[in-house]
Amino acid sequence: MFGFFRKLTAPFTKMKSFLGSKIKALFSKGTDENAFDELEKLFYEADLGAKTSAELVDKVRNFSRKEKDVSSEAILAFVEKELLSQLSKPTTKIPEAKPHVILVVGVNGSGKTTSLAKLAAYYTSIGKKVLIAAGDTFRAAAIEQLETWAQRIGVQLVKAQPKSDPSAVAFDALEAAKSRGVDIVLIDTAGRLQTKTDLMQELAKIQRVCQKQVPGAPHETLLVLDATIGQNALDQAHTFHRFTPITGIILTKLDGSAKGGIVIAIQKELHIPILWVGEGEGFEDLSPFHPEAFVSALLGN
Ligand SMILES: Nc1nc2c(ncn2[C@@H]2O[C@H](COP(=O)(O)OP(=O)(O)OP(=O)(O)O)[C@@H](O)[C@H]2O)c(=O)[nH]1
Ligand SMILES: [Mg+2]
Repeated sequence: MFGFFRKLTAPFTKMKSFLGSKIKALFSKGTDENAFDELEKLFYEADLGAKTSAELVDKVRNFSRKEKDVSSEAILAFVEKELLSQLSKPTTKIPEAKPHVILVVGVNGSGKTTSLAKLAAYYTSIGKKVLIAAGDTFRAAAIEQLETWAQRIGVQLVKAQPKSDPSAVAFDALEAAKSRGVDIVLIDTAGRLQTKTDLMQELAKIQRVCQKQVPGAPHETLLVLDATIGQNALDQAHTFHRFTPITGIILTKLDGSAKGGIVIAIQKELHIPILWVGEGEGFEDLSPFHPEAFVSALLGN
């Protein structure tokens, strides 16, 4: 598990963004209106979203007008400060409730099961007794995938027959957790489109069953969002939050073609904290969200 601790202190090492050098190049020959148009395009292309991009450009314009002959370095420093001011530092506390129940939700293929396995590895590495629940009963392969992870990480698994009621799996998992003195329960769920109302209601039912078994559970409902889908992630977060109040976000695939700016848009528009980021397929590829490291990576420093 050594690799895991290394990653915990060095997130965003795989993000490939060159926003900073592009901004510097843009303003190296002065600050005419063209440059500001281009800047808005750069922000937009980095996935900051239309609204945030426009607001940020206004701020940069005002800043550059206050001073004569503002340098491109000064503009970049200003952008960095502004981006940071949009992000709050998450508090990933060590859970107090026992069992502490975490429900993992999201659309198909966003990285739920992988992220759940990463969290199971993390909590195991800090000495917690972890149990995972195969709440994705939709496909037999999903249960097998979780079984493989459970064996690799060395955690307990509660599962049921394919096609059985996911709420029943959650019920059994919490029952087992209570009797076995488990610290952390992680519940996997099937991927679902946020537009499918019946499937969204199924999530609400799982939440209710958890609550009945363990008062206050699920203590966390984490929405897994694929960073490579850009602004679509915002729509998903809005709808999931309406059906099953989301307490935090896991943003995955920041090692791929994701541009990263979606992080800013999510925090600014949804006020749901981004708690964890996934940067790869291995169980050590998870880091707590760290605003300074993120902005630095986004600017390509
Ligand atoms: N590069 C990269 N790939 C990831 C990351 N997280 C997950 N994946 C990959 O994305 C694919 C889908 O991951 P899963 O964890 O199975 O996603 P899921 O949301 O559980 O999918 P369903 O259960 O089918 O809805 C797998 O190939 C994972 O290895 C990540 O942070 N980076
Ligand atoms: Mg899955």
